[in-house]
Amino acid sequence: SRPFTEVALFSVSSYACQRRTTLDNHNSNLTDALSLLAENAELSNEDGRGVAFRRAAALLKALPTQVISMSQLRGLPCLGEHSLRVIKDVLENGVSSEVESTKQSKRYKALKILTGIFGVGAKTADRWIREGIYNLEQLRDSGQTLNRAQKAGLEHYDDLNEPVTKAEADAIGEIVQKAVNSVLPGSEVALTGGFRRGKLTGHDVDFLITHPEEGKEVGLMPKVVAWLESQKTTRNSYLESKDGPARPASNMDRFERCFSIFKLTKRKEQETASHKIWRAVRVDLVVSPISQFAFAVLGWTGSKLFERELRRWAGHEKNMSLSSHALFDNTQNKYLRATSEEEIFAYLGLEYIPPSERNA
Ligand code: TTP
Ligand code: MN
Ligand code: MN
Ligand code: MN
Repeated sequence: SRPFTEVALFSVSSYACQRRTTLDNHNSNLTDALSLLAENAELSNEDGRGVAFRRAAALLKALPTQVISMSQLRGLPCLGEHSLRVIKDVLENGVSSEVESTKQSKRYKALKILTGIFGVGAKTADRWIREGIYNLEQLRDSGQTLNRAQKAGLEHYDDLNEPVTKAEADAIGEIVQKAVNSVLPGSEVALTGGFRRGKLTGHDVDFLITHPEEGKEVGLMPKVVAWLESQKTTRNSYLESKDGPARPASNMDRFERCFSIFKLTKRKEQETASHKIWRAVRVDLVVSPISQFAFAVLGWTGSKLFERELRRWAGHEKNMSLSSHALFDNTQNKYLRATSEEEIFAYLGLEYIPPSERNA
């Protein structure tokens, strides 16, 4: 048996997709610090550093108790030198000096504000900062040309930076269901993203749409958007989207999609002093053919790190390529069909992890 130690040693798998990560996080003091540094790295186009901090944070989220001493972390995977330095700082001083100075930095503050605008990514924000634009007022005064999405993003800035509640997500779900069923009866709508993982709030609401008959879903997105646009004057409707409906390809997948803004009428008790009776909410709509639906649900449920780790596991450990469309076995040189997430985990040789435990 093991010699007595004051603090229990943890044993944790190295891939986040091998672990069960609930929303119950015993180390938020540490994971908040690492997540902020990850975010700062991502906003600065330092993806490698970003992933390293995300992996370290995810590992700490999976621990069953609070870490109080560095010795508990000995031998654990995913904790690089830099992350360990940050953790040590927080454990010893209550805060990380690097996190504090990042939070105070003019550049980080500006990146947060500017990328908080729908349709503005790290690249655009960086260009504006180099032109001396650090906040919304300076942006408005600068005469920068904004695209339609960015204009809407600026107009609804406060609404879109206010977390979406589960009740609001459910209300949006009803609108989407109605729209989809109006233009193509028999279609199915699935809630994905953070709300499927059991989160109580989110930055948007994510939906995946399909139809049980393969091929029927082709061209569905423009029809759904047209239907929603025709409802513009009603209580709940569609306001604007990024790059229009049916944007073809991104670096992530090739589904028909619409990253949009919805208008959601508030219930009486939610009305505020401003007498605004509705609010803008970010909604992501994606259409998948039924043959790819299981892969699409898995790919759009997240978390982002969980997805990244699944693909890394598939490639490095199984010689397979996983995407939101399919799973390809490079050894057998063939696609592996699946109609459920459980089957995909089984192909990958992983224990099934339900959505509520994918909060890595
Ligand atoms: P998000 O909606 O960005 O994240 P989330 O729902 O986990 O968190 P939040 O509550 O803040 O909204 O993304 C959801 C999933 O969609 C995520 O696992 C990654 C996936 N995704 C793609 O597959 N392709 C894409 O182009 C984008 C933007 C997301
Ligand atoms: Mn617990
Ligand atoms: Mn989401
Ligand atoms: Mn989303």
